[in-house]
Amino acid sequence: MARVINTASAQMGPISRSETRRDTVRRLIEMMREAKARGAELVVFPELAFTTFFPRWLIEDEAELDSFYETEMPGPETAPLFEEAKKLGIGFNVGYAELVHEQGKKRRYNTAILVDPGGEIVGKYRKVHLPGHDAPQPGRTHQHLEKRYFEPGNLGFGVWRAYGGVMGMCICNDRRWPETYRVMGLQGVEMVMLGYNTPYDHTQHPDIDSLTQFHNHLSMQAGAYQNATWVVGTAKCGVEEGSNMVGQSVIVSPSGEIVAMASTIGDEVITARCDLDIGKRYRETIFDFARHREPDAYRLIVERKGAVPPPM
Ligand code: CDV
Repeated sequence: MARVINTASAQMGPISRSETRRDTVRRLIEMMREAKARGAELVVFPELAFTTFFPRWLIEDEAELDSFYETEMPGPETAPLFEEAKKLGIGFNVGYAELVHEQGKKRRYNTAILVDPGGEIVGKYRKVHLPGHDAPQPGRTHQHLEKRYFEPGNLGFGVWRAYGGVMGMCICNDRRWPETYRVMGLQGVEMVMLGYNTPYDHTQHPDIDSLTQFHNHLSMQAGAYQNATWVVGTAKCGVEEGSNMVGQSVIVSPSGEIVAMASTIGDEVITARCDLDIGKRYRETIFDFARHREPDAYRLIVERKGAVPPPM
């Protein structure tokens, strides 16, 4: 019997700095309802979906900085999203800034969770690859201070049995790194969910930045194909507080093909019928890791630790 997850990606347009959590959650709920009405059982929301993308500013007042983080999930303002999910019987993946006290220290992570259709959290991931800087860069109209406001995730790249398959998560910049998908691929992942906030001017090199849309899709399509997994990538996009961010949210098949793509740069729901057995066919043939990978050969190269080979 086919194992199908009817999946939605709920792209968000900009969230202004003054928009309240309550209003943002209302937008998310609206899209959740649309996803359900279109037959979805799972909806993937963006990275840092409850607030504006605050790492674009230097925020020195600690109380102000803290106001962008969630100290509990669900909390009083995010609980309506969980309640609606339960009422509708739809699960979701959502990203948020997490503030916790661990080992006697205040810690900050860029986090995503997977929630089942009963409204229960079944998985948590903390972003590993943090882009940007830990101090403001001269000459930039918008900063990217993720290295200042978050610690690298300490939960690894886990996978979870849910929705009748093997589910994985990563966040934004993680999607550009092959290790992200491969670590999950080696655990048999069948669907990777991720959200992103990607400004067009992120490198400040016009030749690279002009390829932002291409690189966005390239990394997700390659990750999907090379690891025989579905990838669902959801943007927060449009011009947010003067920063122009890429949209083009996608659902990518294990074939590497895009099967659904957003066509606006605002709130938009896209859906696809994700048959997990498509991935199984790739994993049993061209990407049968057990038969075709050569871990010993990879280790030989890694152990050289970057030594330049002698000239021929
Ligand atoms: N939020 C992100 O992680 N954004 C990065 C940008 C800064 C390169 C991304 O990889 O899309």
